Amino acid sequence: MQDSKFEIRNSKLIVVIGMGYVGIPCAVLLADVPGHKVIGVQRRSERSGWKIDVLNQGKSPFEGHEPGLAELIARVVEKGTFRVTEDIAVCRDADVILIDVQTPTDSGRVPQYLSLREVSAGVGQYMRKGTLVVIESTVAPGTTQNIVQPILEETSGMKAGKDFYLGFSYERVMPGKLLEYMVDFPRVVGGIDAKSTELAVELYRTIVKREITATDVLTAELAKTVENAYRDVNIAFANEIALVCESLGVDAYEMRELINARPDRHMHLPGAGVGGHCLPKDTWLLRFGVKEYGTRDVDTAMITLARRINDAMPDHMVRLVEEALAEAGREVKGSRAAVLGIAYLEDSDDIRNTPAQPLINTLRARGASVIAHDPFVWGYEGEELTRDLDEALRGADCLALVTKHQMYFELDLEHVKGLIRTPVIVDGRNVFSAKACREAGFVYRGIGKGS
Ligand code: SAJ
Repeated sequence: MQDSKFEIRNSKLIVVIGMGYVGIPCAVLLADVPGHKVIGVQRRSERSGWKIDVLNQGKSPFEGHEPGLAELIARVVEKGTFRVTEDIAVCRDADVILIDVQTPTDSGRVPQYLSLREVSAGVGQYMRKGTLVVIESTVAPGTTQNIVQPILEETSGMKAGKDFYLGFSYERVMPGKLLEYMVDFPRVVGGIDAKSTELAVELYRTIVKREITATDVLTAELAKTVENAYRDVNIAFANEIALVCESLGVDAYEMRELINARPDRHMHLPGAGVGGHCLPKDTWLLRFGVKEYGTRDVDTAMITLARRINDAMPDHMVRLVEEALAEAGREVKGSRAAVLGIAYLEDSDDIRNTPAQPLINTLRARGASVIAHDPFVWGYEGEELTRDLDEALRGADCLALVTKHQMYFELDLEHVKGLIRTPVIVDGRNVFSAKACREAGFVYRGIGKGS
């Protein structure tokens, strides 16, 4: 379907495939660059198809705070330099194609590349000679050259490096700071050869203000998964130390401040769990890449153990709920829990891999009824979810906080006391003062909050 809206002849056409947390900010930043025309490609899936129309109306599909993004989307749609379609055939006119589709792992920790494979085949079917293709999705190291490149070559009949260019460059997005992190963070760019790398660096130079480091495609892929595995291990360390602090009666957050007073230390924060689209899967992508493409197996014991520690934190929240209810003379069974915060990250609407889910599942399995509250999240299938905090707290036997949305810091304890049936607070993110809660008559437990 030839697009009449863009005069392709005299402008650089960039196609961005996958209108998610990475694809949308990247597409609209590029669309705001003079000389760029950008077409977002999004399949009309159940979960995300609605974004096509929302974006083409110049609106942001994100609920959480995303400074500058809504205005930028409106501006580039108004300018006519950005639009979204479900028709991947627009790749036929593209100078650059960015692939930003989800790369989840399954319950066996194996990457699910169905979308990546389908999109790569679609790109190969339409792309023309001289196109630059960049994978931005996080993949197991070795994927670009061992999975994507063969599909592109087979479906296009062309040769990578000779007829088209291919590279990998990872984003460092953070919900709530999507634009800021994309523009103000350094960028790693890896091509399959010097020309691919050069063209990709030239592209990112138009939107990234910080340094852009050129490397090879495998190093770039590995750097992405290692960067997040590194963060996951640091969080796991903080979580293990939080359990130590609870056992010894020390406040882990106070102790962390003492340690981080050293400028060369950065102890992470313990909490109710590790969610998101990155950390819960990137370690498994790293491990898969080593097993699949490594010359010898490596026992990635530490990063695997870190995943186990972080994934056990929702169970620890259940333990704290049970302890606190017992102190208040109640059991989990037959109690009503108000879970505050469903998004995996504060002041975001992103619920992917949220630690709230295992917490809710276990409480329910133990016979509690659960109502969830989140100021940013709309649909949450299968769960009783409200945006009315009073409704969530009214008649509850326990307030269990999972996500430190800003509004929770402003909660008035007396107001909560007047609504809740049993005055119990379990704090998964050090939002409340243990002292203030106890003085207000609450039973208080918190991750890392030894008393
Ligand atoms: N968390 C902790 N303790 C911490 C930090 C985070 O429990 O000290 C939890 C958060 O509550 C959240 C999860 O871990 O549930 C992930 O938090 P995150 O801050 O890592 O957020 P992500 O996963 O959206 O973003 C990370 C980012 N890594 C950072 O260093 C901030 C981002 O740079 C990456 O680009 C992103 O993964 C990604 O896209 O890979």
